[in-house]
Amino acid sequence: MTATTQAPTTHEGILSWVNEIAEMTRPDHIHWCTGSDEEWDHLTRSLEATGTFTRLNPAIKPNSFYAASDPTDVARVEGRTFICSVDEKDCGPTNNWMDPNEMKAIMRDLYDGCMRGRTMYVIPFVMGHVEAENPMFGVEITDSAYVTVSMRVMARMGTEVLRKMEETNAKFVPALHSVGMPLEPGQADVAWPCNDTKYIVQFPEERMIWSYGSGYGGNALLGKKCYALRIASVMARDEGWLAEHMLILKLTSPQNVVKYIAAAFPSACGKTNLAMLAPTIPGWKVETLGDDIAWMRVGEDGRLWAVNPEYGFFGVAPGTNEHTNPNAMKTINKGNSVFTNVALTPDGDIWWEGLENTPEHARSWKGEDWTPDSDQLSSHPNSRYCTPIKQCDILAPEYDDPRGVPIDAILFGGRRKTTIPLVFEARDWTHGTFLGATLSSETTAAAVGAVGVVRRDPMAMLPFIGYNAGHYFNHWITVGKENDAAKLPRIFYVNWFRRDDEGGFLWPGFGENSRVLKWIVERIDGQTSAVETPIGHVPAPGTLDVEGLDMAPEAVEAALAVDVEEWKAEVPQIQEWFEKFGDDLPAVLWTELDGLKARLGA
Ligand code: GTP
Ligand code: SPV
Ligand code: MN
Repeated sequence: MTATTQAPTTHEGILSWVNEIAEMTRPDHIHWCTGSDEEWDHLTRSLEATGTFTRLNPAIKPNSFYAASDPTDVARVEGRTFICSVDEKDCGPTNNWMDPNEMKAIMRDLYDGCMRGRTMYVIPFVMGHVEAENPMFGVEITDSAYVTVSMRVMARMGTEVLRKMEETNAKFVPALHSVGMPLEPGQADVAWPCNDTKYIVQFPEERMIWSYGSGYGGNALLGKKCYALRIASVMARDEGWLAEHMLILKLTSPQNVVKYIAAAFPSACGKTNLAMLAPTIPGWKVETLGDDIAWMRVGEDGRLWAVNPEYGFFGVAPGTNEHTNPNAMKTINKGNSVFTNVALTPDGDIWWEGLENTPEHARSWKGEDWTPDSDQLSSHPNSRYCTPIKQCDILAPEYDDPRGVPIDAILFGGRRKTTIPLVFEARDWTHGTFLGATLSSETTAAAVGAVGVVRRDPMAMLPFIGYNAGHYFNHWITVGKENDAAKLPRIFYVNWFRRDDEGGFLWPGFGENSRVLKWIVERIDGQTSAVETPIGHVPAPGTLDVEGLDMAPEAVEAALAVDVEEWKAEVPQIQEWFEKFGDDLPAVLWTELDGLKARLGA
């Protein structure tokens, strides 16, 4: 029998699930997580002992840690991610599918004894507020202390959550994770245990998650993408709400008019940076509510209310600096953070490409000596900081309101060198759904595979829709149909990544994106004008505030241009994309494409 560190719970469902998993995986110990500071100290010290963590210099980054992963375990593994719906049709053409029973048989073999020699951590957590009308509970079982520590940053977890689950005998999403590396008696552990065989599996009908073989964020912190997007998107479909890969920000104008904006950009395409934007235009203020995930419901007032279910930021490190994201820098400099796959400097601090004060020497994420002359990167392009949201100076107070905030505008955006203008507005909700459904972006290092390849990434949710994407588009259309369009958010499309002929970015981005936000809110309030083009409404000449911006008027024009020839080339790609979905694609999206074609003369 395995030993438990403390009396377990009175919640029968949790108890029996934990026992069942312990019997299958056979850990040496079971640790029920409390979420206390003592527990954090104990776990981080044991991670130092196994060589997973290096404690950073407390005078620079208190209570913070450096970790380097196995070089093969650095990003989400989309090819190993499965939606095991009972019926293959419910998984749709964009996800990997396997029969749930077949998958369970394969994974039970892998899980059999997989926690031998290790401690099994039981993490009761809630995505969103514990005081929400329907708190969204989960329990993650993991054999990784790294995952446990990271979950403490990223989700509300521990004893308080467990007590609440007991009081209400709450349902929860069971989320099982193993690094897949049992230890034989006497076998020494490695700094980053993982397995070449990886499975990230969602069982949508059972609302259950099984993950095996990886310690990396989105593969292993199961409250995040697996629950709050893949499983939650299925719940949202069934219950009439939206679970989206979106940041949430609060924008206050110089006249003190407040707007709430949600924005969906694919992984590593600028959500965290926009969420914490430091406006360059005088008098405007941005406060953050979330940088990755938004759960949105239509309220009794007919408006779309959004909450961020997370409790921390799991942000892309490279490129983050005092200029691009001063608010993220302040947040991580307060400490209590974990840095993975960045470089470690001799003074016990971290560094990455794009950060100020380039060190003369550092230990690279691969453990090698690194100098500025090195032909290798010091940090993996998908290296990450994991830091508590409460440390963010510009966190909006509404973050703690379980009701969330009413969204005024939804932005879709991607990383496109050509074609897509800096900003344009959808004609209406259905057209906005069309823009979301056809969103395209160049792939990034956030997922294993080629980088820089243009692909469709609908609503920035391609890797995260837990069901048939055709049905997901229909769900978006339905939300528009069943509600008062005038009260729903207006929909915009942005592209910070358009290039000039020399390959440089046309638009300076980052803090200057406040100029685009300004145009968007003026548009919502009917204070500015747009010109109608075949693709939607772009800013009328002179309406985008470029005062004080060091940019030639022709460059601004180029950033905003709608090139009919480029768009004509886009049409067959959209057509091919839509054909994937057969009858599952809502007919109105074909109508939207026909309208676009007609307007382009294509
Ligand atoms: P995930 O956490 O993977 O979902 O990514 P994210 O969408 O939060 O992306 P993030 O804000 O971390 O940005 C990813 C990369 O894009 C970083 O290297 C940024 O420096 C870069 N980036 C963000 N905003 C801009 C921008 O406005 N212009 C340019 N050129 N680059 C940007
Ligand atoms: C993303 O890839 O969209 C992320 C990082 O936000 S992860 O949590 O690993 O999915
Ligand atoms: Mn993300």
